[in-house]
Amino acid sequence: MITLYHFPTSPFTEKVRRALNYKGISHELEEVVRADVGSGRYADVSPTGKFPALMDDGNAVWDSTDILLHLERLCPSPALFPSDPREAALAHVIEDWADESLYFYEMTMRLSWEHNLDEALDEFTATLPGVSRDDVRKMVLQGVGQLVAAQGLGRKPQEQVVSDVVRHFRALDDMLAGRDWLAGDALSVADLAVIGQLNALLYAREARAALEDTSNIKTWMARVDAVAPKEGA
Ligand SMILES: N[C@@H](CCC(=O)N[C@@H](CS)C(=O)NCC(=O)O)C(=O)O
Repeated sequence: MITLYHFPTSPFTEKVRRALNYKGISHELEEVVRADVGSGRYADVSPTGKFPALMDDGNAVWDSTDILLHLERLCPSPALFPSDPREAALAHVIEDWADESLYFYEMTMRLSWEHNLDEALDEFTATLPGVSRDDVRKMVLQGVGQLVAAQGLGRKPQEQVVSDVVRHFRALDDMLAGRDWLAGDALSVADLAVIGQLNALLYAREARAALEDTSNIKTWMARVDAVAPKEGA
């Protein structure tokens, strides 16, 4: 039996859940209690303390990229990796762009800009029972604020961050022109990684406005949703 340990608000959770649903792999979901991570409760599932992590018959796999590779070995069809080596390499690079670059845009804009955080706050408050909405707000602003400041994006003027995102969306839109998927001729890890980060980013009103200036992204999102839904059947 497979159990996915996760934070429901995480874009990496969305990536993995879509992969499980695409492949039709039955699994259980176990929401991680944020307050218990530091106590070592989940150390055997995720030694890094980051989630999602997966337990498959006693074997722990953590990091969404490794989880998707594990699922591919377990259930090769439908494939998550293009068979053509160049397209597989492209899928790898796009996945990493989503996980390591777009992620910090969603963290910055959704969680460290007060006017956007309010829209995401109910979901975060639900994951911290016993903590008031106001305290969650302060914790997220402070914690994520420090993280994105250390990473660098949090120190950029907001207008510059928004123009970065406009550029990223334009690049994504151009990658999708005349094609159904980001790499290869079927859905791949690239599509799953990008849609997870995009949905988190779209909590930010500036990202929603940027999306309106694109031509191909919304139809691609609907295409991904149709074959690899976030929620299980
Ligand atoms: N590279 C990891 C990133 C996972 C990650 O950063 N997860 C966040 C939630 S979105 C987390 O667990 N944060 C808790 C922490 O950093 O302590 C992956 O792809 O799974």
